[in-house]
Amino acid sequence: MTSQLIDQHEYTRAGNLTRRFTEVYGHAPDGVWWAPGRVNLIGEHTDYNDGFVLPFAIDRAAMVAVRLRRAGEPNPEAVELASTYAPEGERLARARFTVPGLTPGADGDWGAYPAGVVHVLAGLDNVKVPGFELLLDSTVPVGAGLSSSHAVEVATIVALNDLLGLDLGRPAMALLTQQAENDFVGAPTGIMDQSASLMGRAGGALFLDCRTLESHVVPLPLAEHGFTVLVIDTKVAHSHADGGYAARRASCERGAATLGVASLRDVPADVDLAALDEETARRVRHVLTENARVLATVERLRSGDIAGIGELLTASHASLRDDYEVSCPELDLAVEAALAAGAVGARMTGGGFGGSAIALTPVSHERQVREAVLHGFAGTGLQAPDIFTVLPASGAQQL
Ligand code: GAF
Repeated sequence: MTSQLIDQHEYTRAGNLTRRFTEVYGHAPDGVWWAPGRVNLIGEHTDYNDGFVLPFAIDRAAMVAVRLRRAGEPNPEAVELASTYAPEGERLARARFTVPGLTPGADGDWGAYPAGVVHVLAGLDNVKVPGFELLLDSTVPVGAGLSSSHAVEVATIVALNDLLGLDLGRPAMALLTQQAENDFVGAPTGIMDQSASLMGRAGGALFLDCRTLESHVVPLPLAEHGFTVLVIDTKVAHSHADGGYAARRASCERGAATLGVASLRDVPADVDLAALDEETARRVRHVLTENARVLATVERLRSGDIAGIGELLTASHASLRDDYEVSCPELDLAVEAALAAGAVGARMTGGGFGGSAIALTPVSHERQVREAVLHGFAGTGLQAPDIFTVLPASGAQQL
């Protein structure tokens, strides 16, 4: 992972954040850390079933400037947080807590993400987390299904890992941020998003086996093959702390238990699903077929067939819409309009129930696809989506 793969613009942003930190706290930060959001190319709702995923880190990221409190300074255990994710009209959102006695749910709102990370680190043997000051900025849109919250958690953990000299490996940091998200924030999410943010590489997608946490970078030379990935943010907000995500997880666990396996990863592809009720059978079928689609996507990418993955992405969307039932009319419309206008594949990305779709689009058709999607939304009286391109970016690092 080399820092020169980070866009120059991000260094300018880091310089601005350092200056702002100094204005807010009266002294310079110890450093600035950067952690990207992600899109998932394919492999949806497979991570918590020990399955396969293929996300990539994107060129939109959370950034934190952090300074540890020094011995002898007042309030040595106080953590001060400030964020440019401010409610409208306010210059900065602020939050404050002390490290000892930090309990899940105590902070609420955006401050829960850094607080959750502090909570899990402070729970490790031989780790003492001192108080610190943190200023957060992010270009990952909130609620768009692009992993804005995980980016904040990852930026916080890489900063504290470096500043405290913890030497935690990337998979360990992925597990710890997952624990923060599950136990502190209260969202029962899997391991994919943190892994993409921590282990992504510029120009590639991350093939991750969520059982072993082994990963490989699969080249994704979009521009060389005349393609771009468009994100269509439907602006339909979603939350993984809501019931739909947990209900899908519970269905999968029920399915695995009925089939007599520890997780759906262990179900053979030719299994007879007749023992399951109709709904659980569809949920299980999604997971089994999605794992197969991830493997097929990796194979096609390895043979240089970018256009060939399009049909797999579109099949993934159909499965998420019909079998897993986590899409919504806005996501379906985005996918259909993009395909009709020349995208070679399109699908919802992330947990669903809102958020974003991605469209693998020949550069020659980018304008048509954008216009067709906007036209489709306008025609049904829906709020216009945000449409932008993303590039496979580097994983989290100090700038
Ligand atoms: C969300 C979760 F955070 C991930 O762990 C994953 O389960 C995804 O939804 C669905 O694939 O992004």
